[in-house]
Amino acid sequence: MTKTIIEPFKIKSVEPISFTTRGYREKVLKEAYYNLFLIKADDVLIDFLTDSGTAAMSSKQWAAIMDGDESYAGSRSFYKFEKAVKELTGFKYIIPTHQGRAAEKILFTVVGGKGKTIPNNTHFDTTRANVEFSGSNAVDLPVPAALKTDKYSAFKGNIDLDKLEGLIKKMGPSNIPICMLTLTNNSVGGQPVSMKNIRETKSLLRKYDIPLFLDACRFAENAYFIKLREAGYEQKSVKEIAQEMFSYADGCTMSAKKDALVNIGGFFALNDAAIAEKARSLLIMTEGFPTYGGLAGRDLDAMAQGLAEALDENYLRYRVRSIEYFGERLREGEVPILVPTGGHAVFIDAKRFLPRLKPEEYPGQAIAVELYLEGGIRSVEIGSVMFGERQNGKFIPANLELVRLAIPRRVYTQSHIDYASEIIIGLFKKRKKIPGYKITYEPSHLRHFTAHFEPKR
Ligand code: P70
Repeated sequence: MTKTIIEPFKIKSVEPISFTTRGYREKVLKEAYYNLFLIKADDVLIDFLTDSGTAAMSSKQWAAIMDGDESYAGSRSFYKFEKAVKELTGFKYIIPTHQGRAAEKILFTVVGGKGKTIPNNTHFDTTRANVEFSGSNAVDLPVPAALKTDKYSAFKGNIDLDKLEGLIKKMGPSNIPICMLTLTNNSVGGQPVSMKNIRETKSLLRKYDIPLFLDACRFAENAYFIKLREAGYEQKSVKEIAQEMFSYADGCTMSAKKDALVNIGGFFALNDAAIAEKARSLLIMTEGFPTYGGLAGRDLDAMAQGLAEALDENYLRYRVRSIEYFGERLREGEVPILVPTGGHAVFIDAKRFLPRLKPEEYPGQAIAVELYLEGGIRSVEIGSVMFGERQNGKFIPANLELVRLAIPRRVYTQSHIDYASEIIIGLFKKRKKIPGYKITYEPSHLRHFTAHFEPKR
């Protein structure tokens, strides 16, 4: 195979991006209270805010959209979608939802509630919010390697099995309705979970009769990392690896906006008939009839096609390599990033980038704001803004202070990445001038989406 890995597609349709001046961006930032969620996408040059719902669909997906069946009940698109999800996951009951958090809301409304504890390798933001909103306690159990951003480790996404068993014994198995594994583990850098860890989590949970659910939104990237890094999987197809991953679980929630390569969609899939029955009743109340679940028929068709494309190994090779390439450029400029690079994003380590700022001065937010100011690049803070807390007036920081540059699937080219690298390296050279931030307004849940900030000058 050649050394250069190329995009496994050619481009049929293009969308212009907006060039702005530094002075204009300064004004934009001020008007948005230095919260990048509050700026207009038209004022962004390169958007690395998220890899969620931002993929470029293929010509086959657009063709599937035209072929969608918009019948309210029993739509042909639903059966196509159900078949694709069943074949991949092996689960019995397949319930479409408009996105991942709708599946989470339904799951935790059924299994959550006061006095319960939900363990996870690491809950992502909406999952944690849905667990807590149900009255349950969300506990993150990452392996210690996950917190060492400068040290390479193959499966930093793993759950700590000793801590999991400790937690089960402490809380009592009857208070732990399910355990979750997030594949890949987004909050610690899009890091994969090994097959061994999934298998061992299942055998531990089996002892205590606790079901395992996967948060599967980046299942294909996770499976590809297993193929690259785990002994015994080199010769297996990514599809077989993904099927094995799902075989250890009792169900999953899925945001199809990631690895299913669509702009909207998700599902909840499981084997337990009683939970499925309750979930469908909740679905009808808020999402829609169980054969469309808050989506148009065409969206189900696009998901079925996207699930197949996500498992294409030419695509995954390009996907993982393009993120690794971005990481290599930044490391050449000595920018501290989390290593190894993950499946969907490059994460800047804000603690090492701005060691003079305290977590309560939000170093990740400070870098994200400057990247927009310097180069029109939108990223997102994954640190104490997103996961920090105040308990009895005391500031509790997040484990890691990261700035995530999430790469939309099949959207940007290598020169977009080269441009972003140049801006980030330039900013790193000027890092002494970057101010810290304070929060001037915050809502009660998921504050990062709408909080207001002010620079501390
Ligand atoms: C992201 C988005 C969504 C997500 C996830 C995991 C592991 C569930 C969901 C919810 C959210 C986001 C964050 C910052 C900026 C923009 C968007 N993750 N589980 O980018 O799925 O969005 O479909 O409800 O990562 O990581 P859904």
